[in-house]
Amino acid sequence: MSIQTAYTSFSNFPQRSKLLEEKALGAICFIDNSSDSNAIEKIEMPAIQLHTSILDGLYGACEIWLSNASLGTEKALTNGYLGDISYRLNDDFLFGVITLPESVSSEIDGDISPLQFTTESAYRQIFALMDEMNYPYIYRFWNYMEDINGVSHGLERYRQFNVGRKAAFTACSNAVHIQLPAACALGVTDGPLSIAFLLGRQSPIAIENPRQISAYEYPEEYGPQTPSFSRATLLHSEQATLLFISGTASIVGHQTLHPTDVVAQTKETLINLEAVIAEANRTIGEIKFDLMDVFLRVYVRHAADLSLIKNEMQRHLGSAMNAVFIQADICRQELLLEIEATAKCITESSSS
Ligand code: 3EB
Repeated sequence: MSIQTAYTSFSNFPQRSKLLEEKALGAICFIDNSSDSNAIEKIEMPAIQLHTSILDGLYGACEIWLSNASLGTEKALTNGYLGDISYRLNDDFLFGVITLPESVSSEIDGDISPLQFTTESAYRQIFALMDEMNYPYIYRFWNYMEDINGVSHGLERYRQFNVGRKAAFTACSNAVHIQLPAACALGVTDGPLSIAFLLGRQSPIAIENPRQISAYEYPEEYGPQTPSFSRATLLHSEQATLLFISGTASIVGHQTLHPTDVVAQTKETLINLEAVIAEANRTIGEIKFDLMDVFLRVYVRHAADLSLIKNEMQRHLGSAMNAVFIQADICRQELLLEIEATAKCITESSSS
């Protein structure tokens, strides 16, 4: 499988620009006031830039998807645009980004919110690209928006997003082989609706967490339309095995547990991650993945909770744990953190 992830900071971009230009399919970059965002724009690859605070693990603030064709078969990557999407591809994978300011067409009747409208149009564009480019499988979505817990049009904005996303999935499921992919959905300080995605040509396996009700089956108390994602997607072939783990939080069944206890939420979230990984290993029939080997991205609602979360994680994973901690709002008001990851990945440290 010709892909791998790397984690790096902005400060490494200039030294690595040649590697990135040749091999990077795209990037998901968290930036704060001290980051030099020009460094990303100089490199020709699709990237989303997310405005937030990086609380710890700065060396991992940029997730880069590298094309990793086996020696001798190396081909130049192809860049392209379709509508508002920017993408880059190799034979097996297409990484794309779409960033849309929230707006609603004046031709639309009724009281549809700009976020719902914009989400549906972004997803419709992505599904049209899958069809057009013949990358029929979707492995992962990364979704970022501002003020995710804000309320307008009588509905929380995350729930508006779910309505728009679901509408696009429903409308397009004939055109492409859509299985619900792994995903995350977070609130950042400001900026347009920003979505990154990874498509491919090999059919993935959707993984659910036996401790949790599938998100697409959540009861109505969490909004008029359910969230369209699976707990993880597994790509399994002879060459490589990849597990995309969705944003994972302190939810058991469909309920948020330990609403005011950040340490207990951290513990519960780790148990959920273990459960998803165990389910993937069970599906393969072999122990392939281990939480200990994975680079984790931790979204922290309150910056002041950082050390409690980090200490609790180190208690379980050891002090050599690899993680970046990003300030972000989680999609349920009572959730204080969410953790996501891709396994197996290669981690770069700032010293390498
Ligand atoms: C949850 O389990 C927590 O809407 O795409 C996690 C991962 C969550 C993805 C999404 C939401 C999403 O429901 C929230």
